Amino acid sequence: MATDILIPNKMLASADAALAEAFTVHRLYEASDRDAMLAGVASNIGAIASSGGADRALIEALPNLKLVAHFGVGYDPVDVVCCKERDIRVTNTPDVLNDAVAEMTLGLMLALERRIPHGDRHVREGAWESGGYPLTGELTGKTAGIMGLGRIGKEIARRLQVMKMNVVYHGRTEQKHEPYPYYASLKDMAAASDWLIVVVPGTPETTKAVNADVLKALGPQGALLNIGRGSVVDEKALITCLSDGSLGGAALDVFEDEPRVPEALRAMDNVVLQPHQGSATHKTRWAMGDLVVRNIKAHFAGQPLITPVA
Ligand code: A2R
Repeated sequence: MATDILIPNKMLASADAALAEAFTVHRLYEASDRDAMLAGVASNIGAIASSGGADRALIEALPNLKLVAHFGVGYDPVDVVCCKERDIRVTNTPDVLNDAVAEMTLGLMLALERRIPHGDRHVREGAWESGGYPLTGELTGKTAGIMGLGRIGKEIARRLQVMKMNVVYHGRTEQKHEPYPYYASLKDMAAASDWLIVVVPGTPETTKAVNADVLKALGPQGALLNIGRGSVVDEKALITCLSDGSLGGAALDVFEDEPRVPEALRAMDNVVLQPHQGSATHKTRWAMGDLVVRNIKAHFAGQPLITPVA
């Protein structure tokens, strides 16, 4: 059995160190000649520790690969179709990041609704001495529509209730045991919401699901929050709706072509932006890395994987 680990992209230091202690690791991103390095070690690689994903070309270059352990809950950067064809297992890092992502969601909502970054700039730039900052909106009493009441979505919902917001949700299936009203139609939910919170995985089905129709239904007083995947929102339509006033605002942690963010979005005042920081806390990233390592160790010990992707 091939027991070496391939690390295609730089991995969190704690996970990298734990893997290097237990296995022979090959860090592809350090190679000056990537193809030559791969060719030299390919047959020894039994698992990939992935942070940037694993595409078909990489997977096919590794004849004895049996596991891709991905650092992240969203495993869309891993070619799971190719893995399935080759009977390669895939793991992700669910649950350990729920709180951090929910926390960032609340932070972004507060930041946009109360214009916190704008107020901060107002003070720093010395503008306060010439006049106070204008009045802002308030989250209390508003309705938040959650697209994707999954592990993270439920943690967001709990926090929004504490914020005295009304919570409704949309997904492919109604979760009858949940206390929140369900909308089978995303557009109908957007029309009934002040905030649309996107926290679904990036799949062919969700690609650009939040389109111009949905954004217009959310309306001039409405705001979009995307903490899931950039691919879910039609970014061009978003920019148009924000520019012409058919959508009130947006708080975005994820984008279509990260780390490139359209200049139009960067220039808008009714937008708050983050560089994909949802899970990016010391505590959570450590836990995600630990889960990657534990999945790989379980695999090589012949034990059940801890968090296999279905
Ligand atoms: O559709 P359902 O009832 O299976 O609900 C899932 C929902 N979902 C969708 N909703 C509408 N249209 C779709 N095509 C669709 N596909 C999935 O997204 C479920 O409520 C939610 C995903 O929940 P979990 O699988 O528990 O994922 P988790 O851990 O909350 O993470 C969500 C995503 C990640 O995949 C990353 O892309 C991102 O947030 O960090």
